[in-house]
Amino acid sequence: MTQEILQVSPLPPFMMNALHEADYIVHDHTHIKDPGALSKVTAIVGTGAAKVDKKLLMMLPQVKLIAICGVGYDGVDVAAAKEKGIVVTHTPGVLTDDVADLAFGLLLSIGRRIAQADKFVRNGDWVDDEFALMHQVSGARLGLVGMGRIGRAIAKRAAAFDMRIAYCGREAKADLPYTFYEKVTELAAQVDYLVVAVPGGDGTQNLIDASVLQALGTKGYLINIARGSVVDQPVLVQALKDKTIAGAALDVFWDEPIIDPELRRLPNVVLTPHIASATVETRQAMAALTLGNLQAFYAERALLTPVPECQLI
Ligand code: 8YV
Repeated sequence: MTQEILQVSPLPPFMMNALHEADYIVHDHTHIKDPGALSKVTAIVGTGAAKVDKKLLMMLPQVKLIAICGVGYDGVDVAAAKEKGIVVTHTPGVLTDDVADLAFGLLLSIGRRIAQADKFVRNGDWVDDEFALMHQVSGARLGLVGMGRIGRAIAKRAAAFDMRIAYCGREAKADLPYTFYEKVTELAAQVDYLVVAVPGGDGTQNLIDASVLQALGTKGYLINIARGSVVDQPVLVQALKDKTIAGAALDVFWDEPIIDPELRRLPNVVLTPHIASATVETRQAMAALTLGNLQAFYAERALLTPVPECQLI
């Protein structure tokens, strides 16, 4: 039987092709208003940026699966979905290395001032000026906020740079040799680079607040590859303007892709457009895993990667 699915965010062309080749009828939620058509939809597909709230779910009586093409699913009201017997899947694992690579690239970029140095050369400033000295990254102190799959992959890269690694999270991990702190402020006070690698959502909203930035101090850098919501962005912008922290490298933002003009004007930041998983290889692997979840669902097989909250359903 041909299955009808609702697409709730833009998907890459190779994923759209794969969905069509697998014979799904794909409705775009920006076009679909017809309650008759909505009543035939049995699954929702979207990226990590997708918003799937209770109101939308109420309009889709037959939906039994939300397949997110992304590891983060903070835009999905999982509690409302579970209440309606809907299962949520995501794409953990396949993007871990890419996200860790970008985190480390951002760390090097802000620490060794690569983006600023590039501008310095392009502007012709090198002709009559010297680029200011910076501080070593090798051997510096790294603090990871979150030690899940992505945190571990970042730590592995940092270890190869002889960085001294510490972290905080829900609990200390017995298999890791790194220093554990219970409080983010305690961790921030001990490190040169603070990297945010926790899931978004209500539990981590504004976790990086004024007290954390104050603890990080004038020599500390913040790197965020998680979700914009984890950092109190106006407070961060003020800290960067006042130079109460040394700088920030950010791949995620409040209200992205609209970026606060003040942030865009600051010299002590590196900004990238939410590209941590954006390689051909990884996006194809994410699309394949999402499709695998859809196919498993319709074939009534075990789902490949349900989100933790749905693993007991
Ligand atoms: C993209 C992400 O936003 O996986 C996530 O949580 O943030 C990213 O990989 C997106 O989901 C790509 O489809």
